[in-house]
Amino acid sequence: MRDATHALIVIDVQNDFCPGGALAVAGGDEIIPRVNALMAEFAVKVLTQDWHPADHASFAANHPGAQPFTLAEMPYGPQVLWPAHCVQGTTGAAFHPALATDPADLVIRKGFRAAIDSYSAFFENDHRTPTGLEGYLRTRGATRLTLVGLATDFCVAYSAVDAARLGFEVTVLEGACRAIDLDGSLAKARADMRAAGVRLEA
Ligand code: VGL
Ligand code: ZN
Repeated sequence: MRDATHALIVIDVQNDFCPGGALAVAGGDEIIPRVNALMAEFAVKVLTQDWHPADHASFAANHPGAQPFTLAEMPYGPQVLWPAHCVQGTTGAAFHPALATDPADLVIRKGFRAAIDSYSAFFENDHRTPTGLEGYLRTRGATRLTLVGLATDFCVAYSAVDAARLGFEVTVLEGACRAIDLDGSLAKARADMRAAGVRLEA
C-alpha cells in the first residue's frame, strides 16, 4: 500500500473505448487486470467517465456533412470530431464490466456540457472550466498522482499535463494505457507530457 498522499486516477475504462465499442481503442480491455490490481495499492482511487449528451458538439453526426476523425473549429479552438460515443445512460458509456469499480472513492463525469468537450479530468477543453477534481484531490491530501486508462493520447495525456501544471507530481503508467494514435497524436502526447514534467513509466 502506498501512502495517503498518492492517488490513482483511472481514465475512461468504458465499453465504447474497448473493442466492439463506438470509439474502440485497440487493446483497450487488455489493461483491465493491471488496473484492477493497482486499485488495491492506493489510498485514494478515482475513476473518470466520459459522459456526453446525444447532441454533443464533439460528435461528427452533429455537424452536417462532417466525417469522424476530421477537425472542426470551435470557439475554444480546434476539436477532433468523433463518432458518437459514451452517450449518457447507454451501455457504451458504462464502465467495462471487468473493471473493478467498487473500490473507487469517486467517479467524476466529464463532457456533459453539449457545447464543449472535456478530455482532461481537470478542465474542459477551454482549459478554464474546472471539473472539481483538483479540489477533491487537494482536500483528500493527494499530492502525487498515477494515471492509467484510455486513451493515452487524448484523455490520459490531457489529464496528466493539466495535473502537472496544477503542481501535482504525475506518473503515467503507459503499460496500463492504450492509445488511439490519430495522425501522430501519440508521439505528440508523449512529448507534451514529458515537456510538462510528467514521468512516463512502463
Ligand atoms: C476520449 C476522445 C473522445 C478519451 C474521450 O477518453 O481519450 N477520446 N472522448
Ligand atoms: Zn468523449
